[in-house]
Amino acid sequence: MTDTKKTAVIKVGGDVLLDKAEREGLAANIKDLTAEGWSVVLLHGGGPQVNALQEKHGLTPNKVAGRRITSEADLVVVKQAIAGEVNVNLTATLIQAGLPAFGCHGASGHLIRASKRPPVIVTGAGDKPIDFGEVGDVTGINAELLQGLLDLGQIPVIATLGVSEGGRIFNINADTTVVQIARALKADLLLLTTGVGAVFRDLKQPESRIAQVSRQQANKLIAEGIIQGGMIPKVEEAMKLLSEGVNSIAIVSGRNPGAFLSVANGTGESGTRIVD
Ligand code: X2W
Repeated sequence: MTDTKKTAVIKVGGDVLLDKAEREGLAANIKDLTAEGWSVVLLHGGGPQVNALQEKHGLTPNKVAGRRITSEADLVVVKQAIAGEVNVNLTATLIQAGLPAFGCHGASGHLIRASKRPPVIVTGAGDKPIDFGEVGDVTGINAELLQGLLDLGQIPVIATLGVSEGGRIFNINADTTVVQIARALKADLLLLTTGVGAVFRDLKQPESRIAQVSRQQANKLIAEGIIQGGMIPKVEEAMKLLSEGVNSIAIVSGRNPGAFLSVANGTGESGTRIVD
C-alpha cells in the first residue's frame, strides 16, 4: 500500500476519557483526520482510572516526579485499568463512530519494549535513590508492526504498557512513550490532547490562546511560566522531535469540533501548534 499517507500520533490522557463528550469529540476529530487521508495511531494512559481502582483495592496511589511507584500488586491494577477498562472503552467509542480501531497494548507483538527503570535520585524527593518498582523505560518500538497495521487501514489504539525481551510487563509513562512512537514512525504530526486544549497567555481569557509558536518561542514561554506544570516535560520532550523530521507538535483538545484538522493544516483556529 501507499506510504505517502501522512501519519499522526496522538496521546490521549486518562483524564480525557472520563467524560463522554470528550470521548465522542475525540472520535469525531479522528474521523476528520482519517477522512483527509491521515493514518492515525493512538497511545493512551489511564492515570485517574488507575488511582480509582487502586483505592478500590485498598492501595494508595503514589506518584513521584510524574511516575507512579508501582508494586507488584499495583501493576495488577495498572493492567486492569489501562489495558482493560480504558483500552476497551476507547476502542469501543471509536468503533461506534465507524472507525477501524484496533485495540492492543504495548506487549502485543512487542510493540513497546522496555526495561526496568533503575533506582534514581529524584530532585525534591530526598537523597536516596527511588526504586519505582515495576516501572519501565522504553527501549524500542516495533515500528514495522505498527506500520503494517496502518497499511491495513487500522487505527492502533495502544494501552501504555511496556514489555521486556523475556516478557516482563512494566508500567510506563504515556507522555514519554508517545514521543518514542512518533520518532519510530517518523510521524508528520504529534498531538498531545489535554482538557485545556491549548497554551493560553492567561487561562481565564480564551482570546489569549497562542495559536502557533516556534521552538525558540516555546522555550521562552516555558521560561516565562506561561507553559507550566505538567505541560513542561511534555513539551520539552516532544520538541526534540522537531529536529528529527516530525513537522509539528500540537497541544489540542479532542472536545473542540474540527480541532485536529485545524492543527494538522495549520489554520490556527484551534489548539497550539509548535513548529521548528
Ligand atoms: C502511568 C501510566 C498511565 C499514564 C501511571 O501509572 O499513571 C507511570 O506513571 P495518563 O492518564 O496519560 O497520565 N505510568 C509510570 O501515563 O496515564
